[in-house]
Amino acid sequence: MKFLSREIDLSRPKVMGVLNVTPDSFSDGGKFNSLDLAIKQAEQMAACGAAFIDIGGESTRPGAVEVSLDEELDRVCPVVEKISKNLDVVVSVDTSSPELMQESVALGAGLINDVRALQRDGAQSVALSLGVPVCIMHMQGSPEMMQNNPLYCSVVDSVIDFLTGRADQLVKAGFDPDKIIVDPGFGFGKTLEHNLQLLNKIEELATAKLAGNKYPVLVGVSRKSMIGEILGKPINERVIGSVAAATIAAYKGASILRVHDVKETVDALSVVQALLEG
Ligand code: 8Y4
Repeated sequence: MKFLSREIDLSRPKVMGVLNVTPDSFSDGGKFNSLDLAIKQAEQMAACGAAFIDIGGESTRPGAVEVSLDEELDRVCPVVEKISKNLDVVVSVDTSSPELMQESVALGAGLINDVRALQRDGAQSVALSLGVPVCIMHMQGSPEMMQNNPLYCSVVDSVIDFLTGRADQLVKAGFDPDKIIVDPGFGFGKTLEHNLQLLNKIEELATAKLAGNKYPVLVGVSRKSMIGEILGKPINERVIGSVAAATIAAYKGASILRVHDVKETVDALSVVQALLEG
């Protein structure tokens, strides 16, 4: 798939490193909120084999304070610009805001990662005009409310129906089907049980034709509460569990693994790939 100026071969699974530039981001306690530290972390992730770096300035954690557009732009743009210029990675911008999508792609971002699947006013038409690939994700409810008793008849069917509908709308609006990535949205309005059902059916999602087209699947389970619930462990003790889950997702056909622990995940995937191909 072509991401602005870089071609990434998704026939083998690739790793997307998470770079949070929110001061309150759950996972690094806001350690990397200054430009220098963000760039250093990105350099390390690139050196460890990340093909993508996902940069986000809005926390979707339940209870997180909403950031203003100006603040999101201020946090994200300098990081997008510097990483796009200096590192051999595709910069992914984690945003639902059409303004930030536009600005980021102008600064070199090659992928739009929108947890709201381009459903905000103006997002779909801006993404279409920018011409870069997009990742559309399933979420039930809104970030503030989504973990209050999520219910499904079938979570797998709901996710597939939603992603099919969105992909279909995008293609009908003129979007190139070869520029769409889909994501079941682990933890976004889902209990542990729902997440496990989804992970078990990743193969189905990865091989399914949604509205006539096959789309690469992105999976983000890294350090999430589903790992914490299984292990009974806090965020800083979820690395091995996260790597295990990402490895299984890749084995079942996921193309991009969104992770905090790039080196560990790349090593695990390299070994699995060698075993499968040997
Ligand atoms: C611990 C660790 C607790 C992580 C919560 C979290 C996804 C995503 C996020 C995802 C795509 C997060 C931006 C939530 N998750 N984008 N973004 N897919 N495409 N929570 O699964 O990491 S942020």
